[in-house]
Amino acid sequence: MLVMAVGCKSPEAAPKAVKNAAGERVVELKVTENGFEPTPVTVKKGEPLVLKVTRTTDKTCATEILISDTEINVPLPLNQPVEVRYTPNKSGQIRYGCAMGMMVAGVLVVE
Ligand SMILES: [Cu+2]
Repeated sequence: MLVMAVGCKSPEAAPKAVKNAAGERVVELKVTENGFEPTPVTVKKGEPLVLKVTRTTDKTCATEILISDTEINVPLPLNQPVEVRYTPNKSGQIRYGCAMGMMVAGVLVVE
């Protein structure tokens, strides 16, 4: 008997790189009392990213996200996911974090 697997999209088979309909890699980040989580996150050079950032606490000074070497500076309202679009164009570590010298920070590792 021939069994055909017809476009099975099992949620268990979650790929580690989640892409949206536009082919952008979606990276979900949270700002908690411990800072940005998870960090570090490994991404690919030239891969369009959507950082979906949700601040879940008021006990943080990271009420916005800045990405080093970019103009990106986006407010993070409490409990509201904010999408930040960014395509890393060189490999290495990219820091992002709060407006106060990235005292609260995370890292993207670009391969
Ligand atoms: Cu800060």
